[in-house]
Amino acid sequence: MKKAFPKQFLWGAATAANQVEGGYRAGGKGLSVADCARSHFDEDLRDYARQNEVTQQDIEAAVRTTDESRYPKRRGSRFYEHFREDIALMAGMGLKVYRMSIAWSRIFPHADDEQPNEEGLRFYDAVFDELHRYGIEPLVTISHYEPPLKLALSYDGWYSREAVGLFARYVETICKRYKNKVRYWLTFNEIDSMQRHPYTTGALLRERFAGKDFNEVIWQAMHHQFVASALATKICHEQNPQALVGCMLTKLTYYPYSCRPEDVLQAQQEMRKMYACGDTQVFGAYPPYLQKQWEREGVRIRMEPGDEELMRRYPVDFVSFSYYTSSCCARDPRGLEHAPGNTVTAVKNPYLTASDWGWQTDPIGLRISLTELYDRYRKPLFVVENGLGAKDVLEEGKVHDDYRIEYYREHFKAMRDAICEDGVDLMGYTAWSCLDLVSESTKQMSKRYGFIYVDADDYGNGSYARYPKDSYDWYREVIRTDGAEL
Ligand code: BGP
Repeated sequence: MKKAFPKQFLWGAATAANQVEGGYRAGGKGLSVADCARSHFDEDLRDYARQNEVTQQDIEAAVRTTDESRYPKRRGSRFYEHFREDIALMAGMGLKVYRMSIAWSRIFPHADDEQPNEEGLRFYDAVFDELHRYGIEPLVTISHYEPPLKLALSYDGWYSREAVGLFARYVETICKRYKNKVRYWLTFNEIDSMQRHPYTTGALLRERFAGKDFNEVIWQAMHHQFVASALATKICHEQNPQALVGCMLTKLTYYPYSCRPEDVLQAQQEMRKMYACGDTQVFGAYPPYLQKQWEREGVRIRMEPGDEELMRRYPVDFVSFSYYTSSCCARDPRGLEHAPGNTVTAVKNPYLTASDWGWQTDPIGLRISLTELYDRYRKPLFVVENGLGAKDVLEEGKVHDDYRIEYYREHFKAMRDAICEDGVDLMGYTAWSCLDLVSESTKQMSKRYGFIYVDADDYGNGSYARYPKDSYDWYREVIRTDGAEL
C-alpha cells in the first residue's frame, strides 16, 4: 500500500515574534531581551557563546544607541506592517496551521504593568482574525526567547520567583482574550536551551549572580519555568477545554562516534540533557537521573509548597520539537573534527553533508528522533521547526532554491516513514520558516530559511518586498496532495 500522510495532517510553517515582527516599539510594545541582543556576525559564527552573550553594559549600549543596524531583531522581516500580505501568501501555499509567538512585551511592556497593553492585544486579534479568514489555524508559542527586558533588569530574570506570577498573569490575559481563536498552545520554546543561552531563554544576566553557583541559578530558573509551564497548561485548559498544550524541545540528536561502549554511553548521557525537560513536562515530575545529577553537582532547588503537585497535575497534551541536524559525540572528543549545529558545537559526522553554515543534514535523524520520542512518551508529536538556512540569491524576482526543496523532500520522506512504518502519532509539521527572518543564533537575515524571500540584508537595508521562491510552489503541491507529491 502506498505510504501516505494522514488526511488531517497539519501542514504549516513557523516564525517567532522577535525574529519576524519588527515594530519593536510600535503599538506600546516594551523592550524585550531580544531587542538588546546585538549582532556579532562579523566575528566567529561558530563561537555560539560569543554570538549570544549579553552583559548589563551591552544592554545599556543597546538602550541608548541611535544606530540600530546591529540590532536586526528590532526590525525582523517587518511582519508587524506586512502581516496581511504575509498571511495571504501563507494561504497561497495552502497552509493549514501557522506557528507564531506572542511577544510578551507587546502585552505587558514592562512585565509588571498594572494593565495589559490594549494595542498589543488588538494586534494579535487582527493577526488571528486574518488567519481564520483563510482557514489557517494558529499554533501559538507563549514564550519564544522574547521576555520583557525589565524582567532581566528589575528582577533577576526567571531566577526570581516573581517571574512565575508575572508569566501567569500574561497567560491568563492571552488565554482569556483568544480562547475562541487559538486552540493549540506551546508554553516555552526549547525550554532546555536555558542551559546553553541563559540570557535569551531565561533573561539571566550572569554578572548579577556573582558569588552564586550559576549552574544552580540556571536550574532554579528552569524550575520556575517548569512550574509556569504547568500553570499555563492549567489556565489554557480552564479557558478552553478543547485547547491542546504542548511542550517544545530542542531535539538534539547525538550518535556515538564509534561502537565503543564509552561513546554509546556518552551519547545516551548527552541526550538526557534534552530528555530531562521532556520527561519533566510529560510525566509531571523530575526524573531520577536528573535528581542524581543535582546531587552530584550540589544543586539545591528551592520549591514552594504545591509546586510538585502542580507539575504532576498539569502535564502537557503533546510534545513538540525543533529538528535541524544531528551530531556525533565521543567519550574523548579531543582530536576529532567538530561541526556547528542548533545551539551546539559537536563532533562532526563524516557521513553527512552540511549547510552553508556548517549544520549537517540528516533526514534519517528526523525519523530516529520521531521514533525515539514517540516510544518514550506515547503522546502525539508535532514537528514545529525544521528547515534549511542557506545563502539564497534573488535573480529577476526568482530564487531557485532546489537545495531547500531537496532538504524538505528527504525530511518529509523520513516523517512519512515514521508515521507509516514506525507507527508514530504525528499531529503536524511547521517548517522553519514561511518567510526569511532574523536568525536566532547569528542575527543574520542572510541565513535565509523562508519559502518566501524578503529583500533585506543583515543591516536592514532593502525594500522588504516579498518574493515566493521555487520551494513556495513545491510546498503548495505537497500540501495540496497531502504529501503524496514529494
Ligand atoms: C531554534 C529557534 C528558532 C530558530 C532556529 C534556527 O533554536 O527556536 O527561533 O531560530 O533555532 O536557528 P538559527 O535561527 O540560529 O539559524
